[in-house]
Amino acid sequence: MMTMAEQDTALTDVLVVGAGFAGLYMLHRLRGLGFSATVLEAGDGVGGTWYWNRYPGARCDSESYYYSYSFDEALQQEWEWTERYPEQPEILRYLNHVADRFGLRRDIRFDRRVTDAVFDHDADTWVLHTDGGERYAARFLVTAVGCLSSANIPRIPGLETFGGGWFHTGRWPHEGVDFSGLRVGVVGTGSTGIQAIPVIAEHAGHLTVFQRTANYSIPARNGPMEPGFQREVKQNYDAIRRKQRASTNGHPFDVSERPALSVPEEERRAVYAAAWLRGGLRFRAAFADLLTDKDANDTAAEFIRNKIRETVLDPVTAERLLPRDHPFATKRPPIDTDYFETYNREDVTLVDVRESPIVEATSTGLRTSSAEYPLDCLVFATGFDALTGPLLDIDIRGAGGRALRDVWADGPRTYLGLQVAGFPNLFTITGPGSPSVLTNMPTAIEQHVDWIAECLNHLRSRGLTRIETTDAAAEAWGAHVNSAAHRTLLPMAESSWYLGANVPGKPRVFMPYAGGLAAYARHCDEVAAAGYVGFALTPAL
Ligand code: N01
Repeated sequence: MMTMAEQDTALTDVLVVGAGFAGLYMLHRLRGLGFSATVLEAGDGVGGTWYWNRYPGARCDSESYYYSYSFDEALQQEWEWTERYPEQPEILRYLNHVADRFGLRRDIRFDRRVTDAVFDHDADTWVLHTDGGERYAARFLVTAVGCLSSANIPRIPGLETFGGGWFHTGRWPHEGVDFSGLRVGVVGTGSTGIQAIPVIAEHAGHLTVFQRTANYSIPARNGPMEPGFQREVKQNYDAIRRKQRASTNGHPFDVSERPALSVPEEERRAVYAAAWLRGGLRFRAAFADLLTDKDANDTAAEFIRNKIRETVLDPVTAERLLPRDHPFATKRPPIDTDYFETYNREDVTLVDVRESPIVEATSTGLRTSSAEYPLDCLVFATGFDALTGPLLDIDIRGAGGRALRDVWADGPRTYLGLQVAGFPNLFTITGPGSPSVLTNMPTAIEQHVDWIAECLNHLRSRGLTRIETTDAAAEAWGAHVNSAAHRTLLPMAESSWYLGANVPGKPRVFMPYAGGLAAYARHCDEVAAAGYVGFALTPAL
């Protein structure tokens, strides 16, 4: 007699969790290969990150023409971006368009938050439950839960007594928040805070920014997408996409080959000045060694600090805004529109909570160790329990009932960021140990999805029903991820979420793979070409 799990397996080959960039493309690829697949999505619409992050000023830090799917030529030809950096509603429209264009919705179950996923060893099947009590089962499980989807909300004593409204930027109300005339507090000055602060300041009666770590930020220089540029992009998409895939970080721009200190100081400053004027993440590409040589990095960092000093009129505020505790770009560098300028407004106050930590929330505001700040509304731009958080929010249990939470108690261990030893038939798109968040995400996602799809096809064509990485492969990959990080300056940012440092109690492990997207993709291809080395493949029982 068939078990329940076996019956369900007959219905679905693959369950995918999440309907953002990753889940949508995974579903499309699986269908193309003739697999049956169902996507379970916690929200009531597609979009993932771009569904949840509706805070004021939410915008992408990669340029629109390449922060998009490359898998379908007609799609990239027909879609018209309106701005250099797309705003959240525009990206959400794009993803809704993709869902409609490829008829994806019929296989997506919305309003289903997956609570647990258990591997049934006898049936080679994953069994999932949702918060509504539904049960789903499939041979393979693919998580497409995003890297930055588990909100990090500071545990501030007394927050429950705060009389005003409070919001986390990653769970923004769909109807928006009216800040008119309100005394608003924003906690956090990462990419999100830096985008939201200037926009909130425009509307609030008074804005108080609670900063723990001063951040570097480069002007975005956003503007409308020029029709001529859009035409040119569309004529050259093949080359642009090739360049993205051949790059370190998924962006289609050239990184200078010159070390920063190989050019005279005046010329170096001119290079930075031009990069500052052009704006955007490309600033990092001004010299070859900004992420590998501290002395080189210091030149960029000091250039940016000087820009902050020039921009911010009050010298005490300017001094507080100067990033000094980490090299430039060792945390994901924000890009902004009028961020530092905002501190010149009479109705904006900067509070340094490293100097005077937040002690408690009261019914009327926030109290730090040195003062009380009356507030009507609090915004937490405090980021995410990155990479591992979205996976550990689900109670995932592999072979022998072992919980992923226990297996990762000292930090994540994966093979290629794609699989965890002891968790057969589970694939993690852009998991810890993959280049993911160090790259332009859609490019990284497409590479992962394509690899997983080909892998599943390989298994099916050979009558194999189980794939599982080995401890040895995960161990070796972990060491490689660690050494790749230490060939860069990235681990020097001690407060970085790349290290898990932003979440109290989280193990400090450098999570993303810093060896570059192209090298990573080559490695994944070699693994597949060699018959999936590092994985044990098993035929049907
Ligand atoms: O989160 P963050 P984010 N008390 O973790 C502070 C992507 N993204 O949402 O640095 C006081 O970077 C924290 O301080 P510290 C992008 O990859 C992309 O801004 O930990 N402060 C920090 O200042 C980005 O990197 C886009 O000391 C507290 C801030 O909150 C990633 O998302 C836009 C605190 C959190 O910064 C995350 O960015 C937005 C506490 N208890 C985001 N806890 C684009 O595409 C945390 N902080 C443009």
